[in-house]
Amino acid sequence: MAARNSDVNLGLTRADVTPKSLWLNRRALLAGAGALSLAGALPARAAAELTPNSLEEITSYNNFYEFGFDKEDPARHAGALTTSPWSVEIDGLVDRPGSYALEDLLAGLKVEERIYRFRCVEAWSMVIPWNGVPLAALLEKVGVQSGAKYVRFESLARAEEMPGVAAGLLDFPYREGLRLDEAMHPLTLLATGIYGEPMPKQNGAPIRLVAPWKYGFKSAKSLVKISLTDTQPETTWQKLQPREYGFYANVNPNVDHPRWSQASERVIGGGLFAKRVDTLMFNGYEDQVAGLYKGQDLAADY
Ligand SMILES: Nc1nc2c(c(=O)[nH]1)N[C@H]1C(S)=C(S)[C@@H](COP(=O)(O)O)O[C@H]1N2
Ligand SMILES: [Mo]
Repeated sequence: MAARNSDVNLGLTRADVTPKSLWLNRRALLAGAGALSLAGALPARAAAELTPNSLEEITSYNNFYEFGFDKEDPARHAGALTTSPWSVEIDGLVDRPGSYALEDLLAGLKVEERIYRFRCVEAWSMVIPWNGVPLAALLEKVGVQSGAKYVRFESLARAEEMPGVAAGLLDFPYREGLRLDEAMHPLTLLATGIYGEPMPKQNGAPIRLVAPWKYGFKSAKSLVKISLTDTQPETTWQKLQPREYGFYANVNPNVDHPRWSQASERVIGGGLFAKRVDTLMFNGYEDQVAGLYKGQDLAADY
């Protein structure tokens, strides 16, 4: 049996200080939805859990190493980031490559709201109400050529405004990638906002990737370049530690990180109701995305 998750980066959660009477009340409430029976836990969770985290939670507990290692660093330092004007270079196997002003890139594309679960590989999670355009719509707009098999994403690396870049905390620019079918999947979003407001800087302003069935590190922030390639792109985390961070990085409670369990996650926030819950296969999006991986060994292609 897998060891209990070591809760990699934090000690106490707010659940630790929950008065017992409130906790019991909460359990009684959830019991009505079937949460107390093991069999009922997942459906109840799927229905109840998509209550978004508060904007305060979403913008004060971040990973954005360009601004530092600590969860508070992005909120502390990202205010200095210049996000306008902003342009995104589109290159590789596309019909209409070029350096696009963000407004031109998004022109004609419909911004949608998507409330998604978000699961970091460190085993914490939130629910975030994104605004954005399907990546597929953008790729159709620039015209994907027939030889393209992958999409590569590159984040801004501007040392003058990003202390983590200046300090060389990682091998910047931050790079990520998706297989073309993953990139074209309707769940995959280029997010431009949260709660109907422009993307907060600490969350990856002005435009970032969101692939909700994958660990959070796939969702590269503050994108400056999107490339269509015929070979699997090298990604920052895979290059740094290939045993720990694979290219696919699909959320999978059955495949542990070498240093901790992925079977459960710590839900950020919830005030007095903070809790730990079972992690869902593909982060709860199994019905939508499992077909992408038919015939693949998910333990090998982690
Ligand atoms: N450019 C860049 N993108 C990044 C990261 C980063 O350090 N740099 N961190 C990743 C990780 S590990 C996570 S969990 C999410 C966090 O997104 P959030 O802070 O908006 O919740 O961003 C991902 N995208
Ligand atoms: Mo993460």
